[in-house]
Amino acid sequence: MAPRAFDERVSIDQNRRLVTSLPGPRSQELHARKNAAVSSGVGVGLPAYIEKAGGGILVDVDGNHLIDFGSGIAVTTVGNAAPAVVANVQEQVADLTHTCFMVTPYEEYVAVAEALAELTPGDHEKRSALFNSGAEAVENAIKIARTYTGRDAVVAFDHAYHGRTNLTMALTAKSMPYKHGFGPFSPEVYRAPMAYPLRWPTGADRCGDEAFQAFVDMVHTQVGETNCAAVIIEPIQGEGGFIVPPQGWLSRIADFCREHGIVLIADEIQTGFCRTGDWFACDHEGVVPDLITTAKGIAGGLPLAAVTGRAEIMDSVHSGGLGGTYGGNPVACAAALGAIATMKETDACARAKQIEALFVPRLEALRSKYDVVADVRGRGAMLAIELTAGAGDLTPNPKATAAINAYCHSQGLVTLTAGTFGNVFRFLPPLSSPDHLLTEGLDIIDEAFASVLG
Ligand code: PLZ
Repeated sequence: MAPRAFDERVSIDQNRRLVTSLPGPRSQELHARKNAAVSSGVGVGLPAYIEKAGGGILVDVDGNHLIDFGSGIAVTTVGNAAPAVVANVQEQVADLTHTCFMVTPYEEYVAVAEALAELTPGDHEKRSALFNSGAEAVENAIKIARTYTGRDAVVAFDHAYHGRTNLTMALTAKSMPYKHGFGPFSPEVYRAPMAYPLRWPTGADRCGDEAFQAFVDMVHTQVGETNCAAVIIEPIQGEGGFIVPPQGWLSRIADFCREHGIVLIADEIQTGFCRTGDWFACDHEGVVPDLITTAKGIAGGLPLAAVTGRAEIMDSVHSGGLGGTYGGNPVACAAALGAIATMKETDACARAKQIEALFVPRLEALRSKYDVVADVRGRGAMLAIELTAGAGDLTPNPKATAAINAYCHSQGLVTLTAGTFGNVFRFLPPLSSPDHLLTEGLDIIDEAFASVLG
């Protein structure tokens, strides 16, 4: 059967339309209420308050139709309010909202675990446990690795992002805004250099080999291989700036872990579920992690996360050792089954590759035209450009990045930035976005560059 087109059955007009300046008057009213009622610790990128969304469009309370290049940070991969997600959720919520799987179980949780066993890398026997958020999945993956190995230490990488809870803050690299003032952090977390081709001191060509050797030396001298429970890695780093390590680096890390009985955890919370043009970013390199954490795209916008991995590791935990009141909530599981069915029916991986083919020439054209564009990188529908001072000077340029981002927002294009230095402009459109909106968004980015950089 030919893959079904993504945008059928989306009722929202798929055209950008601005009827006010942004944010409009209704959004401004709501934002005043937000400032009076919501902690200022919860920041907002573009204070246009959204009331409905679908395809590639977000509709705000003033009636503006905005183009979505963020998918709520890589969540609405199958589109916002995707028809199969809505149908499954509506049916499920009318039947059963909650029992707590640990008290009296239900089928949807089991069905999601079966789907994860089928879709995640490797054909070994697998088990899953479901949670509410990405950070919670990461915490549990570390708990499981520690129980299985009887070891304490965990190695994470420079530029990593794994969450905002205490253990995951320790794993996350960047201080401001994620960690600043929130310590002390969980112990026995060690950090290795990331294979970051653009910024590797001796150049991109030597990055893979030298970064691997630096990792090996760090584990040997600072941790000790036999003390190391887990290495956790985003196969393409997300919040850290869509950093793509050189081909082969990840599989060498995997081999090292296998040799020393260290659990390799792939954090695919941002890269997973067709975002990069494969079901999981590890697939691209043929790497099979021992454990994989997933969230975001898994459930089309409902909160669900998972740890999936080798049966012997997942089953090493004592009964009752994993859980939580809401983990694997039946409504979130029904949403996941709808999202996964949509990804299969639409051949979402192929769609992500089409988006890459549409974006990359346009981003490369920006690199040719503006010397502040030092890098174009990413895979599938997870793409970014890194902005620097220009003319071979790699000093990060967060100022131009913020100005270009703000210009896009003013024109009704919802874009995101990223990066340890705040100088990465990233693109995560929903795969359901029609091509004409993607092209229009790229046109706005061209205008933004012209306006900010002349
Ligand atoms: N691991 C790789 O990308 C979440 C964070 C946004 P949660 N990334 C978006 C923000 O500023 O809070 C993420 C991720 C990777 C873990 C997480 C954490 O997932 O669902 O946000 O807890």
